[in-house]
Amino acid sequence: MKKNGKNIFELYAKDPQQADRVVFGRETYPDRRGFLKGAGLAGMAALLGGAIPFHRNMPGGLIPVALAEEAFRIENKDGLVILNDRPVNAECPAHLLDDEVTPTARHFVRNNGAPPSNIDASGWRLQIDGEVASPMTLGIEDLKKRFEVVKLQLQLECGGNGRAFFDPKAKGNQWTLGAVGCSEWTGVRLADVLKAAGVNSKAVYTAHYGADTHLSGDADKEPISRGVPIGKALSPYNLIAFEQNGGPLHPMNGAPLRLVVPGWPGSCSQKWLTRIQIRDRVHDGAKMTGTSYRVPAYPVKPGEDVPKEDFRIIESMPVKSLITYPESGIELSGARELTVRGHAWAGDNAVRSVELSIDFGATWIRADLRAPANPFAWQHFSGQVRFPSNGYYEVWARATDDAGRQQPFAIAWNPKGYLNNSMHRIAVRVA
Ligand SMILES: Nc1nc2c(c(=O)[nH]1)N[C@H]1C(S)=C(S)[C@@H](COP(=O)(O)O)O[C@H]1N2
Ligand SMILES: [Mo]
Repeated sequence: MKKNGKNIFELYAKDPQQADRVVFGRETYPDRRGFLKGAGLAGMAALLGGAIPFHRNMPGGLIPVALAEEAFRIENKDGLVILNDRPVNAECPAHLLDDEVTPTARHFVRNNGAPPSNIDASGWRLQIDGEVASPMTLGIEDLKKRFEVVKLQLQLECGGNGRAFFDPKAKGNQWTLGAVGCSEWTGVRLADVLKAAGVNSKAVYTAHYGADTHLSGDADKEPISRGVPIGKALSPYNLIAFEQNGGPLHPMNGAPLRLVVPGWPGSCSQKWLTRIQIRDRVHDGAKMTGTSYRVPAYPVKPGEDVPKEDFRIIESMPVKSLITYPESGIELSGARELTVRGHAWAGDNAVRSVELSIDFGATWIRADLRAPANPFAWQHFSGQVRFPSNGYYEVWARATDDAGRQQPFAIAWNPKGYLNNSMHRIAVRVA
């Protein structure tokens, strides 16, 4: 939390108004140059939960310690590790992702900008336009009335999950293992809505827009606006979702309305969704171009400089698995047997098998692997391992998809640190 404490202070030192928007979703300090007074004082008192008797002594720019300590505990998120507070990015430790369906409180948060302050569902509007016969503007109730409402468990992983293990380091959020989750989402099929709008023959790509704002405060800039080829958009497993795990979406997961485009980088799943435009070319919104969510078209050496034109847009995510029980570092005493379990997923594909090794990959045993609850749900595995003697062991998990592709041991390095699907390893000491 120290890091975050420092960050909040840096943030306020730089631009207090903007800091307020990022931290609280609104401005609480109309005037930070002098002493806190008037509306600023009232706002601060309201946030602190009481009057401030000695407010005359509070220097301008002082951040009450109560706020500094609380600011980056994300409300209704449990156990998440906060990587960054501007924008807010938080991942879930592997052992807290043990549930078959990821609870809302454990679903990671990846923000590129400042979340909208008004997330009122009743006034929310989604616009569908571009290369369609009938552009539409729909409220959430319209979506529920006009289209079939479906519930699906859909896995979502940030394209940069695992970046922290890159060597040389790649810039960006240093995600370790937990920028992934599989909540149950309720919504309508993106395909049904697009069909109702009548996608025309010029349609090539979708363009997604959300209500969050650019951190610079510049209203003309989008924090992120990505899309997918029309073929992927018409898959029946993409949802325009208004519920997460049977309740409202978490405000940080896109409430009140978001896309869930499973199997592809999480960035395709626009949060706080306000508009889907159908385009006659590959979308060129924020973080669609340059090297964002792109990897070199060919394998490169770690650290290699790759010309921009050699990068390709990431589509389906690669096969991967995560051990969620036990927590890495467990000490076994008395027992030499251990049940290991976790989840595996494979982008647009299914997972065919998961194997476990306790001897640094020399031999493998097959884990039990369950079919997904529905396509694009992650699959659960469990397996019994037996340690031959006391000492230090690692349990490794390796998944193979239905096209025969397998998780590698080493990271396929790329300049932006995407798609790290190397095997998950946990430490076990047997005493
Ligand atoms: N509007 C909007 N949508 C967004 C983002 C964002 O910053 N703004 N981040 C994207 C990225 S990069 C990811 S990985 C997923 C993360 O979804 P989550 O925060 O609900 O876990 O949301 C995507 N949708
Ligand atoms: Mo992401």
